[in-house]
Amino acid sequence: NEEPQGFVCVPEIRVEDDRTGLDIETLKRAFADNLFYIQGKLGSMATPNDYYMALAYTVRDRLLQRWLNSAQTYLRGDVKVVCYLSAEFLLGPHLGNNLINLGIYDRIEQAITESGLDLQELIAQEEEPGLGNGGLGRLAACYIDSLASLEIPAIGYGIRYEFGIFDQEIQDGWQVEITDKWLRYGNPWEIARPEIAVEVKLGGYVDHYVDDAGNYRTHWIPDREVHGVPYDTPILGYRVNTANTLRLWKAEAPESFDFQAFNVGDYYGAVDAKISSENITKVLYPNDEQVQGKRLRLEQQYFFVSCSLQDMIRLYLLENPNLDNFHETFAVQLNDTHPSIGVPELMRLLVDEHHMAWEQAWQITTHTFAYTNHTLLPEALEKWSVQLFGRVLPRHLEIIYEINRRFLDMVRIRYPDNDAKLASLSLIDELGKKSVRMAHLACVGSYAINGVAQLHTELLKKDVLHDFYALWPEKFSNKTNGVTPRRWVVQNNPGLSKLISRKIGDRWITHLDELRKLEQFADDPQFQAQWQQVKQNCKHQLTKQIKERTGVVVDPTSMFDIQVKRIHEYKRQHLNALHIITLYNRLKENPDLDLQPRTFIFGGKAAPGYFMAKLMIKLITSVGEVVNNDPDVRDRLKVVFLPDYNVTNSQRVYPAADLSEQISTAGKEASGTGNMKFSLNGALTIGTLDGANVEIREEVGAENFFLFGLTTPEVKEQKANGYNSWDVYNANPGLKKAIDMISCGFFSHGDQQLFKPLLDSLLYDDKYMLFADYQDYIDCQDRVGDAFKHKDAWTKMSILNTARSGKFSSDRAIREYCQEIWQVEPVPIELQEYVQANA
Ligand code: Z2T
Repeated sequence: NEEPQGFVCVPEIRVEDDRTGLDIETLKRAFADNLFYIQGKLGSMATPNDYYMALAYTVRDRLLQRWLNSAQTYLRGDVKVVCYLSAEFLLGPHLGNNLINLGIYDRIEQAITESGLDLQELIAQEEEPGLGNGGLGRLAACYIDSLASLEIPAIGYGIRYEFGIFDQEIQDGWQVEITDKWLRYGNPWEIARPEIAVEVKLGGYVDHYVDDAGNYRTHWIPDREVHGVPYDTPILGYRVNTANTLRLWKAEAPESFDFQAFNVGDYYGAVDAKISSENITKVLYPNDEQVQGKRLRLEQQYFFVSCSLQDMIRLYLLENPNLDNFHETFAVQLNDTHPSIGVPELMRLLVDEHHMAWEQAWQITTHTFAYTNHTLLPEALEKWSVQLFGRVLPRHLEIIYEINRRFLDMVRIRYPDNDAKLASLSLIDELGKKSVRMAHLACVGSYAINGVAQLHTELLKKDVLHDFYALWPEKFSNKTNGVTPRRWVVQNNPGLSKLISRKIGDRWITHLDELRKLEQFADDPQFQAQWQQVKQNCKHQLTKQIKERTGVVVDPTSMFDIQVKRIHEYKRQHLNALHIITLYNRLKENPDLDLQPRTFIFGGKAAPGYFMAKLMIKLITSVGEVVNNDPDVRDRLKVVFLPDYNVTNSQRVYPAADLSEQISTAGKEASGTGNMKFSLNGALTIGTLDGANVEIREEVGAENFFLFGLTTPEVKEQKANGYNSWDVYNANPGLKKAIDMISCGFFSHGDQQLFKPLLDSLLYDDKYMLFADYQDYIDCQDRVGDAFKHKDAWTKMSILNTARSGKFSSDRAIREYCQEIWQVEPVPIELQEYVQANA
């Protein structure tokens, strides 16, 4: 019953009906119909969530024709498909985005209003799928949006975590984690496809034998098997008929296992095994850029990668007699090393299961995968102890050893008698606890390797992956990150979008370079006034939200100085806090000082096990408590920590920013993408020469960017010359005062122990050079404060930031991947006329 039967009565829709029709009356009827027949509610009983669900199904119905036509078209033999493998997809809510991409936002708004409801309120009901930690997961979400918008055949493959990134509450100034029950009320955007579930093996041992025909064969006898069930979500492009698939895998216990145990009477044991299998996709690991080396995490990675590769092979064999040209149909992108187990897994599938010769399988594998690196932080580079690895994936360990043997044979020819080279390139780290280096595996198994900003790629070539660069320079390239203008401008900042489109038309939404046409209006007083008005409205809206969510009253005419991102020492939120304390001290010394009023807004989650990051949150909230309540400050400074920063809560943030804080230690932030969202929304950046800041400054012009801090080589040099933060502290009275206040308990009700770990790390190590950059940061902030007083000059800079940020569209990034890595072309999707978008 699992085979498609070719049932003749497929709904070939020939007339506009309640599931496709787009006129207002049809939409209203469809909405009411879904409320009654899907939610099972009358209007008098319905909750806001019921209304949201009814609307979501109404919209989903209107996607299905595009979705199925896209899927069908990609099955054709001559289409090359991008498979984006990522352990994280930080999608954010679907409804608003789908309305915009379908081009039916306005008429749905009218239909909902005429039904006596408020569209904004219904949109706000959606629980966002927070299936990612931060930049890496959000990048994957922007990229699948751009792939669809550019009509590129693509499948996103990942994990359907039952619990995504935790919800954050702030209690007594500390972060508290709450589990994210995003599936609680059901998910109208996904369709389960149990009929194409796959089997994944784990653990056990490997048998080697010679078969009857004399071939060496391998038999993996696992001690556990898990079912992978795909859940598909349509990803619609902007005003095109392409709707790609995001296929997320859920782990389930295979029924056979239950029955086995049940038959011998061990009912509880059977249920236990079921629970343990289903654990695999239970929860997202909440660590960004810090690996934990946990067995369950390795199982998650292997599980989704094996499911995905088996799925590709299944699709391929529907159209092809064998796997010889697999790499000509699929380009598989590894989003960091999390899916790099795909390299030995594809080898295993080809060699062990499809009986292909090793050499041919290796050819196919190394023409299939490409690898994106997202970090230079050593603690974020994945390594698995050989012991653990062998227990979970015994066959893959053998395959990795064989890949390594052949690889090192090649290295020996290139570098004769050079044991140091062998040791540094080997897939196995033999120093300390023997472990598998996943970045090395990804490099050896891929035909392309890229970094995510120019500086980052240069540092990869020079440091982290230097030996691989020397071996294969042609594999390396840069692909500077980008963000989707549909969500980050059109959806989140409708006021700005309308103003821009009135001036230059709306082609910028898909060709973001056209924002350059705004340059000519940068000095136009009337346009400046409109620009200021839009910004002011956005600041009003954020002010309202801050009041609702934190109780803090802020002044919407003050400068909104914003730092939102994961909390991490290298991102230096505590440097920002030191600036606040410095301004506070100036006001205390001179209460009548003419100081530019500022609202400091922070948002971001700390990894639950990262004590120092949690203490940074406590520091920010503690400083806020003092500053916000000191009458001498006279409301000229306000500090806000917005709890639970996520895609939904970020919506009001970027449009309202005057100043974007991008203050990581040079050489530590691979790219950053928040920096791009801010600049696109007309905020100015105060930033170091790190990650994509370098390119943002290049694009918008040095005169429209507030630069401070050591450069990457200067950081290195200072460290080599025995940088000592204690000396800086003693030599800088402003810094010393700020640190001493924290240390003597000024912000902690006299508690001198509370922030000691944070201060000790700064005074005795200062790994991220906070003190080295302190004075330059303060001086630069003073220039920012002065500049903000000149409204027209500031507005001009703001306009130029937007006008010159077109490069940072994810469409540009995806075009580069398509042309330079994947070798794929757009494939437009045909659709009957009456189901086309009426833009
Ligand atoms: C992450 O968000 C990033 C890198 C990681 O390295 C892990 C996570 Cl969860 C393993 C970020 C980078 O920090 C950021 O600079 C970059 O813009 C983003 O990935 C997307 O490339």
